[in-house]
Amino acid sequence: MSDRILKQQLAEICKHFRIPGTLIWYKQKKSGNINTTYEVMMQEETAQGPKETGYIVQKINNYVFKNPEAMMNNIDLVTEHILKKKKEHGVIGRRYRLHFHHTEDGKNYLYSEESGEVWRLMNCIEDCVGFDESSDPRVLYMTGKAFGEFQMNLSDFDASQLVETIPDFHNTKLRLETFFRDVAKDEYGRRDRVREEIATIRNLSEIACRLSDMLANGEIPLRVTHNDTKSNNVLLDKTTLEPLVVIDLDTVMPGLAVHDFGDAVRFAANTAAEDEADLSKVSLDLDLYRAFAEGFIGVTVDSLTQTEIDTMALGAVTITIELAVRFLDDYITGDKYFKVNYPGHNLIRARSQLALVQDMLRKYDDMKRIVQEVAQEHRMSVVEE
Ligand code: GN1
Ligand code: MG
Repeated sequence: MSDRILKQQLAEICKHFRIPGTLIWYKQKKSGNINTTYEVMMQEETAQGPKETGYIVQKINNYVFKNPEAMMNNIDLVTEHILKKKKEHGVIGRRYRLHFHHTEDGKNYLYSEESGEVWRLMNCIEDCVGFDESSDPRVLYMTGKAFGEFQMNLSDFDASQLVETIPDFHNTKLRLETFFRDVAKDEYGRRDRVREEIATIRNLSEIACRLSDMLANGEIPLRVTHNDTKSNNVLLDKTTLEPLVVIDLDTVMPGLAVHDFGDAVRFAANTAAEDEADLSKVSLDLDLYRAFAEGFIGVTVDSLTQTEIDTMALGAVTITIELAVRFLDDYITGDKYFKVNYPGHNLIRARSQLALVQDMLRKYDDMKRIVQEVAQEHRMSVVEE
């Protein structure tokens, strides 16, 4: 699509959401493997002169999210609940609030019958920053704190109100079954190129399924969780790094706290990008891991069960294997799910995740010890107060 047509389309969308002014520029955001995100700048004339306001406009991927209406209803309920909680805690102000605008017919999304596209529009948070990567432990600490607070804010949310936007999203056992079925089908003739990776995944299957089994046996509780805890899904204050809002609420569903912990460290405590092709750069940084644990467990410790504390590190291993499986499955089945920037991108991602999990397994005892230490420290600080 040409620049001009896209700009026109975005301006139309803003009009449907009743945003005043004229669209003066837009930029596509690079992060996100599923939806397509733009930042747009609107300008309106006021008595004091021209005023510029930024918004985020997103095209929802409805191949991935089959029921965008239910998803947007989840988001409405969750954002309202969090807003109420924040108010109770005296956290007030536009910068702490994720707000989706409504169309002329009162919906928080726009569906075009003509194109089949689904769009939504939200406010921009001023003076914020979201990190795709960082080697600063403070960033990891604040990110952990944000996701921990997010979980605490939703601890009394009635999960039965939520529709599962992607059923069995973090059912690792089922992900593996699907993967091996797709490998057996080999519809795109790619299996022979990835024999080694398939064998590695087979060897990791036992450990990958442990949490699924524990959940099935009732050994670990279901909570309302975020389920996509990448560091760029937290907006921090540009200067103080204090958490402002958690974004990307598409997969807020009943889930495991240890998955939220694990997915975050998988992404943010990795010394390389998720899709790093040079595997020698991929490793788990234990200092960053500890910093995230300090933030996350510091806030949630009193609500976590001992089993959850004991399986935090397993959560990281599990989610990293799960991501490898999902990326490789998408490669085998023709790259339909994740956006790819070049042929073989999903394979590179899968290899990178497998390298990361090998490093986690080398450091597994340290990962478990760190979590116990942090939990102990925070429990003690509560007792002492
Ligand atoms: C997808 O699009 P993004 O980056 O928010 C995916 C997550 C993966 C992630 C890996 C709905 O999230 O589960 O962990 O890519 N989201 C969905 O980068 O599948
Ligand atoms: Mg996401």
